[in-house]
Amino acid sequence: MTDVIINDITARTVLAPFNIAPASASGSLSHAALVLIDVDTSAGVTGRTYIFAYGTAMLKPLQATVHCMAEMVKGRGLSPLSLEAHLRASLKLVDTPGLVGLALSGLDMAFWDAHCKVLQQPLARVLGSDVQSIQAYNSCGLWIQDVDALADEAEQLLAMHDFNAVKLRLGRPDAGLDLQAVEKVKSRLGDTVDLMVDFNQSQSVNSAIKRSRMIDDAGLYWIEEPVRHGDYAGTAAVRNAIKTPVQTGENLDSNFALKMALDAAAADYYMPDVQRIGGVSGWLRAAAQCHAAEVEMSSHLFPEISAHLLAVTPTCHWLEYVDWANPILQHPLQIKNGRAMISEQPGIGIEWDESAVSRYLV
Ligand code: SMN
Ligand code: MG
Repeated sequence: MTDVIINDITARTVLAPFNIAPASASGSLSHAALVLIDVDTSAGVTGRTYIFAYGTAMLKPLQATVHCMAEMVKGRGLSPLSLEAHLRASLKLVDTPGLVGLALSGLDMAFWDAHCKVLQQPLARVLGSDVQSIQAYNSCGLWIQDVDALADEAEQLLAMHDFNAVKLRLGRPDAGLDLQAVEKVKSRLGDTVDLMVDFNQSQSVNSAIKRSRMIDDAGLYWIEEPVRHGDYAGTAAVRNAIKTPVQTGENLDSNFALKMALDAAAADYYMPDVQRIGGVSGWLRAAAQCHAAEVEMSSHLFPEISAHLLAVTPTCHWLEYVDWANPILQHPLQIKNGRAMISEQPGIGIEWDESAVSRYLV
């Protein structure tokens, strides 16, 4: 095979509608603010992925960051690990957290997608796995809202694709309302459904310990991001003060950050986010780190690509399911009996629904 060359890279921005708009203790979102990346190659295949700007304010700067970085790789060969090494070396002085890291991870994902499309195989198979299904929880709802509406919504979320696990957001100013939220959802769902909760970094260490103890006997599956994400000692202090397992990781922005969290024994479980941890390349290293540390590893958002990646994660735990990109995808991720079904499409399986994209383009 002759070397495949990167011809061009485009990044478009969309504001897609949410089914249920996220409202966490650390902020609310009105639209899914996505940057759609297309990597055109000399082999005639196009590598695709989306990245997520969280709020709308950083959508355009993220697009611009992708475009600037694209200039650094145009004309180069399509070898994802070599491209990643080149970008990291070139960006060493400016450093790679924040938007730079999101853009770099997005390009990495799109390079891997193109690489798999050249090989005409799904990403999971290229990485050496069977094309299989991954256990998933529904994370599309149960935001900070009226506690009386939660139990009905939880039932609807479970019924959506026969899920058997859901995540509930906590961190209301009134701890008593959080307690009611847990009690109302837990009593409606019973003990056969797994219930995760997420404080979204909203608590001080002291308050996280106090509030986690209030819900420590509720049979929760995990308590997520109780305190500021980079406070590994603080997260460990919460972990050591309670019985419920502590989950963290969506804000880890490098394999070195994950190493620090693991060294601090910050949490029981880790859930890196593919667009923060360094794309496919960073994820594979994170999976090796969690394997060596013997801790369970789940995903954060990006369910389409995360399903492939969890299939090659030795301590694979849970896929976080959100439907946020569905409005612009030709083939949304299929969930059956609460499990994410990896598709046989080459690459990640992401193709744009162009008429929807043109509707939501900004
Ligand atoms: C979350 C993710 C994205 C936006 C708001 C909240 C949350 C999660 O932390 O884990 O899904
Ligand atoms: Mg979270």
